[in-house]
Amino acid sequence: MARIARRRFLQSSLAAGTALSLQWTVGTRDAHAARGGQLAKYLEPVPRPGAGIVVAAPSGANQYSFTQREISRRLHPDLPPTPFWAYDDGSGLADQAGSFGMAVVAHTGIPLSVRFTHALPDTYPDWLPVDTRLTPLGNQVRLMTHLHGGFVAADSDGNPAVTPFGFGRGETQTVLYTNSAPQMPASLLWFHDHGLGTTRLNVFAGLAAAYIVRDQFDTGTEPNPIGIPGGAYEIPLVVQDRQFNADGTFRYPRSDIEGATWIGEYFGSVMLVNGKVWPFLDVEPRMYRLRILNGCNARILNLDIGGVTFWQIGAEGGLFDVPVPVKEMVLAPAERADVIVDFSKFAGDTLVMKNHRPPKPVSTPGPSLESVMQIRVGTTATHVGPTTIPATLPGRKADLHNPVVTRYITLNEIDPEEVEWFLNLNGVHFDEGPATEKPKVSAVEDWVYINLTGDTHPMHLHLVTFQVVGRTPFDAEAFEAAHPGPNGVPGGIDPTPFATGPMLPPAPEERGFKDTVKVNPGYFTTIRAKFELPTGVSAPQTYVHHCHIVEHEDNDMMRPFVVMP
Ligand SMILES: [Cu+2]
Repeated sequence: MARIARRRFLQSSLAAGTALSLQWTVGTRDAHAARGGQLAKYLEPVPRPGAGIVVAAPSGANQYSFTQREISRRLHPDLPPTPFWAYDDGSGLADQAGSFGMAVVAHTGIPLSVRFTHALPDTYPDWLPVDTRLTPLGNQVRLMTHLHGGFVAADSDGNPAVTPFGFGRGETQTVLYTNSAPQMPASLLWFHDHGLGTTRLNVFAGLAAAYIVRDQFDTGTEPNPIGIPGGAYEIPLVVQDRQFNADGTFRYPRSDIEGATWIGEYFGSVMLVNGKVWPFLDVEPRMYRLRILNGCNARILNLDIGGVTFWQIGAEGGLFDVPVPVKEMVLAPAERADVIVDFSKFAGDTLVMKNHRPPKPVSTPGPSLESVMQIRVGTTATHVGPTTIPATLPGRKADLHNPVVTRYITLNEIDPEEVEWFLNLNGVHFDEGPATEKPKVSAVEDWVYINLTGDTHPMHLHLVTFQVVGRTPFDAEAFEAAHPGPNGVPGGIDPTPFATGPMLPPAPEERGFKDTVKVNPGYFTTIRAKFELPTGVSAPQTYVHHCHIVEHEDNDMMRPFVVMP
């Protein structure tokens, strides 16, 4: 029987809000009962690389060997220790303070060979509710690590189109990360699990880590040729929302729909920064470089520090050509912002990093969660460091030309709040038929993501970084009425006849290369990429593109694409 596509924004916003907030209300109440909502804020420092975050030690020349295993840490003084899953570099992780605790430092041009060995349980524990309708092997823990932002061969990508079963307990995934220029310049990438149908659970459980690429300019030390803060004045900040059970375990709600376990989006009631609940950050009154990653499952962040200007110097695809002042830092899951913040005028002050509701046309059902962390500004700078924002940077403006193909990709949501509820690209499931997006190697292509749902979806492509070309308002309802399908609008149809205005240019902070883009409702979003392959890797090579709301990715807003000869 044909399913009927319905868009949440066609329902009354009240009805949609009620349906979504129902699970949340249950979660909030439980979380409060578990003291989640009452945990005192700003008691512990933010873990930092070398001080609570383990900087991974290589296992040989340009090689790393990680074991995925369970550890537990106290993420807040008033919580019992929380068991979670971690990448162990062989150190035993004694120096890891929170639930986010690993950073690999790579260098452009130097490939790394990396091994990941599964030493987690065979089957999922109770605190990770598997929906076996979505998994290839029931409730078996199947792992697969993906380097998000990596320019690698398909068999090193950790992608479920190549390895749908992932890796079982005792098995080892071996990959080669090229770190080649210019595709992997100095940047903040991250590696995280990508198990088919369980990415949301495996990432939630803790399988996520930072991957920092350096080059001859972005050395990470101070002074450096760029004239930006470095050393102790460069701080990665990974923001993740969580709920807790009374026993200290992470809480991931089950669906209240009969026959379903999967939920549409996970939203937490407390915020973790670098794996600690509502921590504080001591800074000196001077300039800092903050490298922010939205590591939430589904929450779109809109961060501010009391109106302090963020000078954004880079995003997912590395440094920009010039800094951009940003007042509202809106980051969807997997997006990164590399920013310089000047605390010199705040000596002795206590600031709070807050999270606000994202501005329209970004749309998310996430309930409010305002506090992120406290920033305590000291009275003396031990090193003055840079005092001006550099006028130029050694990075890139995304400026690709002459696309040879334009592809039209629809985002659909089917039967929300019912047991059959799922999301999709192009009206088909992830594994329903062969790939339809098949760019020729080294071709420049425009991909148009047509949002027929009520919410923003952060779309992520493996292999490439891309240029955001723009967003065009359109009549989604009329487009859908003109091109109905059993599971939403099929792909391949140009929505331009349904445009209701001109294409809007990308935001100033979208000037660089990106690997994740906010695809907002009411618009179709055009990106442009060059589909190169690493040296020595021959086409065809298979990758995936998907929504990085990991609940959506798991069910089933993901499709393969193939780079062709
Ligand atoms: Cu999505």
